[in-house]
Amino acid sequence: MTINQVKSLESLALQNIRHARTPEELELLRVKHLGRKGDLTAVLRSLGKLDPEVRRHVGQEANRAKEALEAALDEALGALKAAARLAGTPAADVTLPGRRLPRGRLHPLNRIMAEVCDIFLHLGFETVEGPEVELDWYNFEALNLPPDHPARDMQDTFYFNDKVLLRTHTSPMQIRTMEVRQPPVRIIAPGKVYRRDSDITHSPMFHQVEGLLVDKGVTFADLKGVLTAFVHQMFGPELGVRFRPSYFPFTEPSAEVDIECVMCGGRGCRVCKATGWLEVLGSGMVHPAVFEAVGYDPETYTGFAFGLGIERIAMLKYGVDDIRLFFDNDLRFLRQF
Ligand code: 2U9
Repeated sequence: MTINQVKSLESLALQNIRHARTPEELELLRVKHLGRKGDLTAVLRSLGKLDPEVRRHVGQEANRAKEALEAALDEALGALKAAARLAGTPAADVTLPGRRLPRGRLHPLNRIMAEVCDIFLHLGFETVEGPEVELDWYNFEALNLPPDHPARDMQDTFYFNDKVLLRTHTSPMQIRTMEVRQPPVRIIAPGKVYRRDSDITHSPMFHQVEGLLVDKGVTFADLKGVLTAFVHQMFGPELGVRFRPSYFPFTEPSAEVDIECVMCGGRGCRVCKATGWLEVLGSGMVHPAVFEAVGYDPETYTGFAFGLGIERIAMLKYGVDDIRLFFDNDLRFLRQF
């Protein structure tokens, strides 16, 4: 056995390996060349019969050839397996148009909420937020609603116990803010509120934005100026606005703000109940008793407050006649906004 014979045996085996088309063929070749009765194995076994000097060279060569064949067999097997995997995968059609990603949008109530807050932020108010589970003190007592006031009725308010309830308005946040700050105060309080009420215009959970401005020398004219600016930005600059006397326990005097009916332009229709006007805001000068409750001196400071219901504004603006549509989450409804 010579080095050249080992080399030609190796190159023949490598050629066979390259031509193999299946893992089974490769296994047959492994047996043929490297198995117990394989030809290269036979060479390695017969080394003992050689001259020591020759044996060393031929031995080295035969071992190297054995390693080369093992590596070639492993590589060929890996390649055949990878090809089989690829063959099982359909080719990608790169000309297909891409999948359209569904685009989300704001819920109509969140949109109105953002619009309202944005207008007041530009008028110089800052936002305060706080708990929906409240104490009786913040929700009623401090707002000049004494224990026997009808608004506290179990029929209107969700109570947990004597002292703890779901807030019925966001006004507790104005009290909490005044407790820890001195005037000037210019804040809006947006958020969820809860009342035991449910029909086509009332939902047990709804959204409010309330506002409060307190400083020295604040008058009803400031209230009219700020709320008129708001209404004109929200509904249109040409729209008629009127302030109509009203009553709230926490403001005195109080006024409700009406706009010309956006449905009929003030001529009178079903939506404005033939009055030509729509109520959009409640407001008033902060009651001195409220200032007393938070430790502000009512002789030094005056202020105005207002409140609006987001659902009501959204219904008027979009012509929606049933409040429950906002909470059904029916995409056919929501997609229209
Ligand atoms: C403090 C003092 C006064 C907030 C006010 C209204 C009038 C009002 C309603 C509008 C529709 C509630 O969502 S609604 O049902 N709100 O009419 N809210 S004055 O007055 C305050 C608030 C906090 C400390």
